[in-house]
Amino acid sequence: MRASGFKESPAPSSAPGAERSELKRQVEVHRSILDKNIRQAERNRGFFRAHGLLVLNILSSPGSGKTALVRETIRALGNRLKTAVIVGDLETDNDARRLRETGAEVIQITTGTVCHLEAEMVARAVKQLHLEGVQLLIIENVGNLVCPASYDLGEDLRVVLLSVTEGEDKPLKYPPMFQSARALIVSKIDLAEVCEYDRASARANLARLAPTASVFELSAKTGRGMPEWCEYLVGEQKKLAARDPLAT
Ligand SMILES: Nc1nc2c(ncn2[C@@H]2O[C@H](COP(=O)(O)OP(=O)(O)OP(=O)(O)O)[C@@H](O)[C@H]2O)c(=O)[nH]1
Ligand SMILES: [Mg+2]
Repeated sequence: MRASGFKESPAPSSAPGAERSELKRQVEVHRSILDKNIRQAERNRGFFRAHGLLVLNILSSPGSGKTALVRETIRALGNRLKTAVIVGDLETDNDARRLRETGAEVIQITTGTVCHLEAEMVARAVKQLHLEGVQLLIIENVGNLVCPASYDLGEDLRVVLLSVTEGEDKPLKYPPMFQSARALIVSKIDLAEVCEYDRASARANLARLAPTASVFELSAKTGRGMPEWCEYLVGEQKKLAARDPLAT
């Protein structure tokens, strides 16, 4: 499915007055898009509750290892949690094809020019899923550390990845994304040594921005840290089931 886009940067103008009014108009348009998104995210949350789904929104910069994590999570969970996936990219269905290898049902959203998923796109995608027996819905967002932070999709848990190849200061440079996380994943931990990953500095930066988030250090490649991450998901699903009898 393809989503419609909108421009976020101000159009160039020669007159300063016209520039200001164009900028004001664009801020108003953006605010109304965000308000509309909040309303749709609430509707999504109601839908997810009614279907007893634990929903994750997985976010990170491009190439941090979201798809690898989702694929290995589905494999490691086995039949403990039946999982479906919605994955967003600007173009291609490469990620959906990789994820379907697990046997899970996967819907690919191609956003075209839009650098994030919106609640409305998720609402349309979820209608295509067969949700009977599904307990976990994983949404892999478009790779981007900026825009997706502003768009609630109706998820239960925001999961933000920082790979050891990116630099320990990324949380300080992109605070909104990391501040909004309920779970933080330090990915590609198998490459820590070769990348001279400074664990103490990364952990301090993550703790500064998201002091209450759960942190997992793992490798989708070697499987290190995957059992702890999967236990966490099973535990979160049980908490949801205790609150909501539909989520069995
Ligand atoms: N060594 C190592 N490589 C990894 C790991 N996880 C992912 N990769 C590699 O990193 C590259 C990017 O991984 P993806 O899973 O496609 O990353 P992504 O975040 O989904 O990328 P986008 O969807 O394009 O934003 C691939 O070459 C993966 O094989 C890991 O744990 N260890
Ligand atoms: Mg991906």
